[in-house]
Amino acid sequence: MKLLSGPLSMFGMKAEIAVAEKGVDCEVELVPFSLRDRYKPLHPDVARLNPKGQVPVLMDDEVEIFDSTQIFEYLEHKFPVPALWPSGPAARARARLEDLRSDEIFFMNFVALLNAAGDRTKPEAVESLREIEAQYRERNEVLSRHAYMAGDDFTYADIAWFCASFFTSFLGDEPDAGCHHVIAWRKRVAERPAIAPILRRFSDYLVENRLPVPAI
Ligand SMILES: N[C@@H](CCC(=O)N[C@@H](CS)C(=O)NCC(=O)O)C(=O)O
Repeated sequence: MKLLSGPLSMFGMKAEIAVAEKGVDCEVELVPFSLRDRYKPLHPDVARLNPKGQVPVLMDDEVEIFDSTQIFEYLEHKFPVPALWPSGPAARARARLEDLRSDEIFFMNFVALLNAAGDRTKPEAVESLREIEAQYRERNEVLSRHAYMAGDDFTYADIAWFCASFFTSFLGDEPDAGCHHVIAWRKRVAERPAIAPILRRFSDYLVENRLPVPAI
């Protein structure tokens, strides 16, 4: 099995962590990326397999797929143990929704901040900062009742939220001190044996490129 990820890819980080949590034997290749040219020129397998030209891409014999959540689904089906989706239908639906909420709602604020190119006075940046704060407060409430994002077990929902939160922090938007359940959850997740080395690699890349490293 081979996973194409990127040195600074939030969605790639999701897939890398999922593979590591499953304990799967998988080669991880980091596609070329630079802060100036981003993913251009595209890695040939990304160009061949993903019409969106994005990482992550997973190749496993005849299976060639892209999209972090599609990769979660494939891994879960092929390697059911340890389970990373909850088993009951309601809990699983909730966890899947949290994955989507993190990718498509929370993380979009990071993208808006990035597009504002450091100018936090721009209305879209102000709105995104407000939204990040509101979503952290909501997460804090959830985590005051449960150990993890979708209940009492670690799931893909935690992987998604952890990665989005790491990237959002790298732009300097840490959860405020009142969100102590979120802060404790992030620390707990960061210390997981499968996650710590991946986190270190992303942090090293930030250091090498003189970018701020989130204090998790
Ligand atoms: N929905 C996709 C999003 C993938 C994505 O946006 N990947 C980014 C890196 S984090 C990328 O490859 N961007 C290159 C581009 O869009 O040109 C997923 O979950 O994998």
